[in-house]
Amino acid sequence: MTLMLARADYFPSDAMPVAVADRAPQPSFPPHRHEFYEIVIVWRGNGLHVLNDRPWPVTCGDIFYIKDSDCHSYESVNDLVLDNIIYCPERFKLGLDWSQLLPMDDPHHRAYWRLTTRGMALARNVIAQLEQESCKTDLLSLQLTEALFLQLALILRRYRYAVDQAWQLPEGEQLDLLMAAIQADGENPFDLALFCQHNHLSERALKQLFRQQTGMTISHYLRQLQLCRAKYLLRASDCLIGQVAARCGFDDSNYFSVVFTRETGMTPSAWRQQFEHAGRVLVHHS
Ligand code: RM4
Ligand code: NI
Repeated sequence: MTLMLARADYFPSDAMPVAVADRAPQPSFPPHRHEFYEIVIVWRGNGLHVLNDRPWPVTCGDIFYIKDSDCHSYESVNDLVLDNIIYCPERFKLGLDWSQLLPMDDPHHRAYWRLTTRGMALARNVIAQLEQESCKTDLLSLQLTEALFLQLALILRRYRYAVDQAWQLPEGEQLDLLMAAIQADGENPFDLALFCQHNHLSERALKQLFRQQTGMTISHYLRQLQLCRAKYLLRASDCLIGQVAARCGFDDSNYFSVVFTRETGMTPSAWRQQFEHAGRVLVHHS
């Protein structure tokens, strides 16, 4: 049985539609579902977010829209700081078409986005107000909470971008540009020098900025991404180990096995075997 988080434990009253659960830090947290929806905004640090059996390495600027039917957990956290904006759609009173802004019951909604630096600054501001207002229980506070939540949902909608659609990015968002480029093509090794040359950026400054904002080096992050991709393919596909290695950007499958074993403490096939009895989950190639 997966853990189920109850509304009564997280909202101040039965009428309150939104609450802020700040996690500074977010510790490791076992797989769970909720009697509510959740928007996760990552401010700092890094960790592994497993959403419906799919691992995502997370760091600052990542946002996730979690539905009540979703199951997720946090592992290998390292100074991970995030806010959970939790909400119950049936409690909304404004009568808006929220489905333009939030996943609601769309089964194909995209759960993972990134927020630009500007978007993060604006969101931070609204969340601070939301946090105060959503603790109170009088009628005006309920209404103001919903209005602030609407404002937040609009800001996220405007400033979020999908990592595979970098052209959506406003100019000058260097870290965002880098993240998008890194994640756009998981199969080819990422060439930082080339990226910097194309975008007229200083490699040294970018490395420093990345480290400052995420608490890890670019190569550490690249390795994490490769390993997440490998774990996902091992679990969800029937690819041979050599194919998995190639699809994660390793030329040499022996070297892939060495790295995988060093980082996870298990060989790729042992890792795969753990899930053998559970059957394969559905693969969506992305
Ligand atoms: C936990 C964790 C969960 C969230 C609850 C409210 O610490 O962040 O994902 O559902 O808080
Ligand atoms: Ni949760």
